[in-house]
Amino acid sequence: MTKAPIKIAVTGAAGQIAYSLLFRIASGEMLGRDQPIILNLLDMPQCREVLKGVHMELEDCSYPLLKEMHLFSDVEAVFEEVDLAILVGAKPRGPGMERKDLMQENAKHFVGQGKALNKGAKKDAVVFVVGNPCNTNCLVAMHHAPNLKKEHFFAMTQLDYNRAKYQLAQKAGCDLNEVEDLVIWGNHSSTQVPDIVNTKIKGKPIETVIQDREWLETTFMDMVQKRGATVIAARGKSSAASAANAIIDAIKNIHSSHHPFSSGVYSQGNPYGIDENLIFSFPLLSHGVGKYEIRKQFQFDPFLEKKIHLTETELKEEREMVAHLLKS
Ligand code: NAX
Repeated sequence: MTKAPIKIAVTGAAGQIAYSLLFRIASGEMLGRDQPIILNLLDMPQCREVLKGVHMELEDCSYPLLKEMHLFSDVEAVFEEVDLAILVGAKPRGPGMERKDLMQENAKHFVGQGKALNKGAKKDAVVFVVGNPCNTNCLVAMHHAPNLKKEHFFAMTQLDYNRAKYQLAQKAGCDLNEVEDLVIWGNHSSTQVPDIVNTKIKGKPIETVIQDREWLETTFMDMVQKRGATVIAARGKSSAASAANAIIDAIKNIHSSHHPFSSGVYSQGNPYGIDENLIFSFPLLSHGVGKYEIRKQFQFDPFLEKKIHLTETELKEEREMVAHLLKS
């Protein structure tokens, strides 16, 4: 029997991540080769022509699963009856722009997107935020969408996870699937914490396989935390194909069952004593769409505890910067 189409909204649809993402979604790679989809694509009015070009290329792929496509320049209607909203669109930091100004400029748009989601999206829609600062943008959108379930809001740390996993497997000389219980804690920023204590490699504690703790604490952590900047320095543009790939992985994780993964989620009721009103990346175990538990068994040593405190402090500072957007 043919499945009913799933309606997906993607913002920032004329941007570079979307250009790597949309074709993979339309081909069925993300939600399954038997799952028809409808795409609602949003970008700013000044990107209308580019968006039309992307639309034409999607048409030219003749994807059998892509049943409908609609283009939007205005946030009001793009989330109408959507099952899944992937919020990629955000302004990049311009020359001389302070982090605080970028934060406020972008977070402001997530007020509008949150309100539009609240009004139009299905009540059990999943909202996945990529545009930076993704944790705080997600918090703002969630705040303005009280009709939606808080546990259906996610901020992407999957790219950080994928980056960390690859480097650990390389160092240990093992297969990627032999790196287990890896966690990205906290913010998707340079304070994020790839876990160097609880990870298991070939079923053994990480420190028994990679005995160079100095490498783990400095070279490895720095590399993962600063990988985005390193890619920009090399490519002249930010990560796009790997970001799109991480979005596909993350949405699959969110839709899977009994699968461990890391993502920014609402911190209320978390078992690690993290502030209760943040979008914080935790170790999760999925139980189907939007149903997950925060895994409880992880232990912090003093090094990890200090790093996790730093990333939590940064998220609290970000929340403070947008406090005026979280009042009404
Ligand atoms: P691009 O600048 O190529 O594309 C962004 C697109 O979003 C543009 O077409 C722009 O017109 C549009 N846009 C901006 N504000 C919008 C709004 N309010 N509503 C709708 N559309 C809007 O950037 P791209 O490389 O695609 O990156 C997009 C976002 O992803 C950036 O914020 C970037 O920092 C973030 N990233 C997040 C990652 C994560 O792991 N969470 C990793 C990759 C990436 O750095």
